[in-house]
Parts: sequence; structure tokens; C-alpha cells
Amino acid sequence: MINDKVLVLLNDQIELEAFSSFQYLSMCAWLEHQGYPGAAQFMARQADEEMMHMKKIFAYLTSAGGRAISPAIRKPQEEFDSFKDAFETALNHEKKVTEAIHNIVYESQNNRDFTTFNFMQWYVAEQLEEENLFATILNKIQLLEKDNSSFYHLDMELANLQGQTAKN
Ligand code: OFO
Repeated sequence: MINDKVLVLLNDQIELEAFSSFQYLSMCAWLEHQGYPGAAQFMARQADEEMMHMKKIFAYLTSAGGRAISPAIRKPQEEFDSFKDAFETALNHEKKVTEAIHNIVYESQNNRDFTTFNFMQWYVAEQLEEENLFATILNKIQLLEKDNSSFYHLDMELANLQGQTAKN
């Protein structure tokens, strides 16, 4: 059985993953509107991945005898100062998601909920991958910052770039 405190945290995480999906959809819309269809496609894929992350916790809770709550979604950020700002916002958001996931891992171990502890290991690995993905893109943006025309090429590259789990 899932520990009561961990159950609350897992339902909070369902909300956070759903919010992440909406945040990336919002970035997708902003990037498309700014004339970056490749980056918009990239964000649309991230939005799909986050929805999958949400459903995975939902299914786990149900299979482990817990009650999953379908969340109300907070309004995501709609406007960004620049292409770079959108990706910085995404990386900072992923860092917060990582903290929340590590907290669930910590509490599941503390409360001897080893089934959840085991389940959450996939998320720990996934967060490392996602933080690295956004950090790599930000490094590229920083390198290209002095040459605006290069953003066109980065935008094209983002059309095909995705994380490992999306390929599996
Ligand atoms: Fe990128 O947040 Fe899900 O786990």
C-alpha cells in the first residue's frame, strides 16, 4: 500500500506534470507565433512527454490501490522575452520538477514505501536527461547569440531533437 503522505505527494506530482505539459504547449504556441516552427515542434513533443509522465503516475496509483486525482491546471506563462528566455524558463521549471521528484523519493524511503521508491527511479533518470537536454540547447543559444542568422539553423535542428525516452 502507498504511504498516506506519499500518496498526497504523488497527486501533487500529477498536477505538476500536467502543468508542465500545458507550460510547454504555451511555449509551443509562442515560438510558432514568433516564427520558429522547429522549436515549436520540439516544445509540442515535450508537452506530449509530460502528459505521458502524468498518466504514468496516475496508472501507478491506481494499480497500487491509491486514489489518483485528476487535477485542476494552473494557467501557464504565456509571454516570453525572447527565444532564449523560453528555454531558460523551461530549464528552471525542470529544476523545480526535479526537486519535487527527489522529495517524493526521500519521503517514500523515510516512510518505508519502497514500492513507490522503486517506481520513482524512472523519474529520477528522466529528470537528469531533461535537465541535460534543456541545458545543451541553452549552451547552443549562448554560442549563437552573437549571430542572429544562426537561430534559423538552431530552429531547424530542434525540429528533430528529442530526449531518449521519446525515442523508445
Ligand atoms: Fe519534465 O517533468 Fe516530467 O517528470
